[in-house]
Amino acid sequence: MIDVDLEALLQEYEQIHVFTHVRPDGDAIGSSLAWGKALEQMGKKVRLFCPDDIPIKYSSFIPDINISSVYSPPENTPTLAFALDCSDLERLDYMKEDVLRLDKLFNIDHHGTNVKFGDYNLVDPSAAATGEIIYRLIEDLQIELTTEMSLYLYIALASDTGSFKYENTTPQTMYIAGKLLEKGVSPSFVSLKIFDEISFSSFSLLRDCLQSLKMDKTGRIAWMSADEGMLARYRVASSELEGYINYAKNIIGVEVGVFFYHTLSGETRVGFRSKNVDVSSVAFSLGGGGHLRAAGCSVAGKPEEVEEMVIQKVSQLISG
Ligand SMILES: [Mn+2]
Repeated sequence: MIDVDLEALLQEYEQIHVFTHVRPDGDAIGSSLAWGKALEQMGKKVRLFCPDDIPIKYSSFIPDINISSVYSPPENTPTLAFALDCSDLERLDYMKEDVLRLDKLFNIDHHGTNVKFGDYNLVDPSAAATGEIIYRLIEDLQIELTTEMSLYLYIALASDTGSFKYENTTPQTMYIAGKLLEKGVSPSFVSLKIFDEISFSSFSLLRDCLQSLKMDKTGRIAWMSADEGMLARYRVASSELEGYINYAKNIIGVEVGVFFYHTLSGETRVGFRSKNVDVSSVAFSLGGGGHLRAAGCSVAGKPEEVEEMVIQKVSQLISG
């Protein structure tokens, strides 16, 4: 699974930079924070980076979030880079060039579509979250798992499994979650913060998005959309849209839910969620990636044309 002796590699570097993906989710944030603490325990100088700011939903309750959205390169110090939860380098957006300038890059991820872009790659699609892989590394390296690290990892696991209810939830995931609870993590608190609480402005945005809900004539595809103007109206970040797609997918009889986010730059970010079929194939054919039942891509073009083209591709997938 791993093509290098990690412990020996870590001994070579005093300074480590950990990167995670744009529009960070709970797994990106939680696994980065936990891995950062683990490396610090090993005596490393660690800095954490993400090309976007951490959504308020997470920063409002997670302790000691020291992830920077601005990159400052090291001065003549050999630096090892980790990329966490990124299926490819594009996920690092404008930080991609910075990462490639560092001495070595270690890719840790759980996406089946990972293109193994690192000098070293630890990619395990059987892991429900990157946080699951980080937990195992912490155990293998015999690093002390603190309560704080446990909270970070629990957030990673809960987030990527939709609170342990998606299909990626395995006995291993539950076993690790149990170990994290033993360290004092409160599952109800994490669940309230990640899944239940929502701001009034976000609810207003959801109401408007639901008005856009449409279904194809077979009743097997449902979709919704939002545009950047709507977000500006309610002064909410695009990260607030996370999860809205499930309203489309959850409709009885629907196989695939699609969410379109039309940006002012003319790009449409498309999210796919399915109950059974492999939507990553559609996302991949449009230059994106993801998992079998949760995937995404970015498409340029007129909003209506993009929606029509994408829905047609999903129709072909379902009927094919
Ligand atoms: Mn993940």
